[in-house]
Amino acid sequence: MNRISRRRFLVAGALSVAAARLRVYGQETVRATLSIPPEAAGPRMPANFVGLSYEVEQLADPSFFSPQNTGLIRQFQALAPHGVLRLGGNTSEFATWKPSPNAPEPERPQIREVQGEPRAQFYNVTPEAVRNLAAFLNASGWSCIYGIGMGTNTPDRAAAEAVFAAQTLGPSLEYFQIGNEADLFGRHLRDPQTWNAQTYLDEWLAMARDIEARLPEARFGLPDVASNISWLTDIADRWATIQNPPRIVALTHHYYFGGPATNPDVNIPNLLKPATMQKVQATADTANADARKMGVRLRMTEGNTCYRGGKPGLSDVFAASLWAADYALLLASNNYSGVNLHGGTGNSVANSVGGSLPGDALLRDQGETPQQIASHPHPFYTPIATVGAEYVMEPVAYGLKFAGALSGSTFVKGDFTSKLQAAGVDASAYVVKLPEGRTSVVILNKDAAQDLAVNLDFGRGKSGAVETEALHAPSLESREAHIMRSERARRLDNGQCTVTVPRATGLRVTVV
Ligand code: BDP
Repeated sequence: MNRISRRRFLVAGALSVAAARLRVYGQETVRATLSIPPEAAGPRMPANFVGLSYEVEQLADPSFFSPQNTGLIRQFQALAPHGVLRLGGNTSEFATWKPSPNAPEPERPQIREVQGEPRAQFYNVTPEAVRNLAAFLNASGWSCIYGIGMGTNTPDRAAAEAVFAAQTLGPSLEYFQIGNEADLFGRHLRDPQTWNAQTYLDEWLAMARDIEARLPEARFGLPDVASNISWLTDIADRWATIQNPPRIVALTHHYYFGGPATNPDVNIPNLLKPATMQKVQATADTANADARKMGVRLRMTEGNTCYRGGKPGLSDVFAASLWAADYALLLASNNYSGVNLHGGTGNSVANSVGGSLPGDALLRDQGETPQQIASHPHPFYTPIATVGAEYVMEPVAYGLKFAGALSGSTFVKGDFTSKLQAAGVDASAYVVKLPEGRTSVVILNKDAAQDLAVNLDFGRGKSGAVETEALHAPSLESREAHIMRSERARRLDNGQCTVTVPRATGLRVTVV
């Protein structure tokens, strides 16, 4: 028994759980049984659940989101046939809508320069960029959450941009977002003494009203907070007192597991341990209560493994795949309408965090050569990396794709994850009914040391062929990920089958 599995053994022992253990080829296998109820009584995962988040600054180059950028379109489609592109990020606060080339440059407010916060680098968003975006979305089959700046914007400019975006994007526009992570505006964009959820909402309402006055059908998501979930509660509590409130589709928030790259606690064991998802669950519980009060859904509009551009060796490796799959399915099973993982080009994200990525400094300190550093995706967490003129799906995107394959299904309720964890293994499980009525079970074995043998019991009456698909890589630290369907045809035996989910592997079992 190696060190890690001995520690796991002690943890399991402390839980005094009678889990039958086998030693196979010198490694441990934990055994567990999951009974799968026939009814799907949980939330439905929308067909366009999968999402990506990009900086608005990407629009400064109108050829990026354009129909000519076929390599990027191919990667969007490879990730999900239908998804939601969210445009926002810190750079959205420095965008200026420029309706025509001779439109006068607006006056720009003075911004405090704060280390690690974006510098006030203003740029224009033009009709050409929005037209190209519309064509990009049409070509990829994706829609968009369009971010309009709040930090340095005016209600009038916001309304003019919204009208043009709505007319140009048509049905590809899901809704607008005004402002990015306003809960952090006290750092550089507003007076920290007076800035809070209420002053934010006053300002937000003024902008939304101006937009509505010119675009009565406008729909919005808010508040897109970085992490202060209590803002959702403050907004939900005040909402009923607002006369003729603007039309809200979703309460939105962001999530980064941790950061920045130099933080030693941002490591693979912490990313994958059960407590990480337990915290996500606690946030989802609060957010759900708030969303119910307002009669809207939830969306995690921007997030990833590690803020300020990600951490090499964590954000760009297979551990991030398992994290992404688990995170996306946990939120989907908690009635979120989608998850947008943040990324894009190295420059846009570096600008969003003050000009450089802490992950680069970390690699230099670790003695990596410029060539080695350049071989990492930039930013380190990006789901789709830019490599020269090409685009590449990174491990974190494979996890999202693996989870996203369940889009359109309905969750079967059950304590599947706690059953596996009580058996002493760091694993999660989700069960859904697919749109055509088949049942899929996803088991994510995040454990670095233990394999898992799960007996799936669908009930005696159930028969059918069993198909499996694995999310795997040589190890948690590998800079690669694969999704592979198994060739081996098997059938349920007396309504049951036993599947092995090796350490650091995801498995999807579908009964056909
Ligand atoms: C969020 C910002 C985004 C950044 C990201 C990061 O909205 O613009 O790129 O964090 O820190 O706070 O990586």
